[in-house]
This record gives sequence, structure tokens and C-alpha cells, in this order.
Amino acid sequence: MKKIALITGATSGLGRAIALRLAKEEYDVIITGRRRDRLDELEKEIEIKYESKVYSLCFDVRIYSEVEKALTCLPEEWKAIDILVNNAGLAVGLEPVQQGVIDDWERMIDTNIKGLLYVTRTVSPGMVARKSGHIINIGSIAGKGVYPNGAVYCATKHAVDALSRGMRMDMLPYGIRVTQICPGAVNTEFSLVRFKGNQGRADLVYDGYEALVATDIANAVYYAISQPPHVDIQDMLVMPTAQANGSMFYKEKK
Ligand code: NDP
Ligand code: 8X3
Repeated sequence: MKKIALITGATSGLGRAIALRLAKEEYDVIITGRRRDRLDELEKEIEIKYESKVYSLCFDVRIYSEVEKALTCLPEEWKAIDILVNNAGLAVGLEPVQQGVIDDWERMIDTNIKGLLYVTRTVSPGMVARKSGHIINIGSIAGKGVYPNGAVYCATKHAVDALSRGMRMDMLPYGIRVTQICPGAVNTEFSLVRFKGNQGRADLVYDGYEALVATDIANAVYYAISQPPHVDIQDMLVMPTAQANGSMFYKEKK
């Protein structure tokens, strides 16, 4: 029987690339997100390209009742999740705290911290009962340092860092691996979401240097899960060569 991987936020960017990579590596995949059309499209793509099975779930990770309903009502053959990739997340806005938009803060905190917790709370008891599993949390360079105007997003990713370390301790007696993968800038829809659909502003984030692409992070995820069982890649920081920290880039002058 194939192993099962659940990837949150598979409708775009990192999550989509991770789902495709794991399907290619013969995992059956549960893909989740809020955009049903994109889930359907990805499901078709995986079914055409790979032998793996796909099950898609449309829910908002911020709403505990939706998370619980979707994940506790899985068909029997999909219940034993081996790999959980907590990827769904976002940044909204880039302002100093004194000008911050409360709704932007709520969206980031509710998605990046509470959503990750809700999904983990629902999936991890099965792993504990089976004494096996691997939880991958997508953190960020923003969880390792702070940059101006990004305090709240950075705080949510610092929370992911702390939660990953705490989960590692909690899961230790059960042989469940916990990995945090922290990317620097990856060219996805991340900045388009952060700048609320302003494509010109989003493009500038990736201008003048070579950002990571989503498959770079899918490779990192696969590296972590393909290690022998006694090896836990606990924390991985993956940066573009042209980026040294959250705010320092080397950009070619035009
Ligand atoms: P994208 O915007 O391309 O993808 C984000 C994904 O998260 C989408 O599939 C979206 O699905 C999902 N998502 C967002 N909010 C919710 C929600 N409330 N409920 C369910 N799903 C949700 O961005 P990335 O792929 O770049 O981001 C993925 C992760 O990587 C995030 O955690 C981000 O913080 C992190 N990251 C990104 C970096 C980058 O530079 N791109 C760098 C470091 C970390 P839908 O809208 O369909 O619900
Ligand atoms: C996304 C990376 O540096 O834009 O987590 O915050 S950054």
C-alpha cells in the first residue's frame, strides 16, 4: 500500500509543487485549499501524470469546525496519514505596526498559527496511535529574523518555529518526525496575496535576482521525508543564493 501525504495549501505555489512531487514519488496525496477549481485542476493533473491516488478537500484552515469535519470524515482508506505538510499560509500587507490593518493581522495569525495548529491537532492523534508519521511545517526566513514593516508576519513564522520545536518534543516518544523547512524568497503568488492583487508591486519583490522556485522547496521536503527512519531533518533554511537574510538581497544593477 502506498503512503499517504496530506498537503495544506495545495492550490498554489509551494503546496502545489509539493503535492506534485510527492505524487511523483508514489505517495497518494490529500490536497487541500479553499479554491475548489484549482483543487480539481491539480487532481486531474496528478491523475494524468502519475499512478498515485488523489483526494481533495476544500476547507478554510482558520475555521476549526471545517478542519475537524473534513479530516475526521475521511474515507477509511485515506485515514492513516503518514506525512502532514503544514504549508497553507500567507502574508497580508507590509506596514509598520502603528499603521497596521487589524484584519490583515487577524488573517495572518489565524491562518499561519491557528490553522497550522487546528490541522495538526486533528491529524496527529492518528500518528501517535500508530507510532509513526512525519510532520513538515513550512516556516520562513521570517521566522529566523525580523524585517521592517513585517513584524506581524515575522511573528507568525517565529510562532511556527517555536511550535515546530515544541512538536518535536511532544512527538519524540512516538517516533514521529518533525521537520521545519524555512524558505527565503520563493517566486509564487505569495507577494500578489501580500499586496492584495497589485501585480506590479509583487513583481518587484522578485526583480533583479534569481529567487527560489516552488520546486526547490518540494525538493527539500522530499529530501527530509526520504531520509532513513532514524534521521530527522529538524530544521532546514533554504535561501536564494542572492539573499542573505529577510531583508538583504544582492540585486544586479540595470
Ligand atoms: P501562495 O499564495 O502561492 O500559496 C498559499 C497557499 O495557502 C494557497 O494554496 C492557499 O490556498 C493556501 N491558503 C491560504 N490561506 C488559507 C486558508 N485560510 N485556508 C486554507 N488554505 C489557505 O504562497 P506560497 O506557496 O509561497 O506559500 C506557502 C507557504 O510558504 C506559506 O506558509 C508561506 O508563508 C510560506 N513561505 C513562502 C515564501 C515565499 O517567498 N513565497 C517564503 C517562506 C515561506 P487557497 O487560497 O486556495 O485557500
Ligand atoms: C516569506 C519570505 O522574506 O518575504 O516568508 O518574509 S519573506
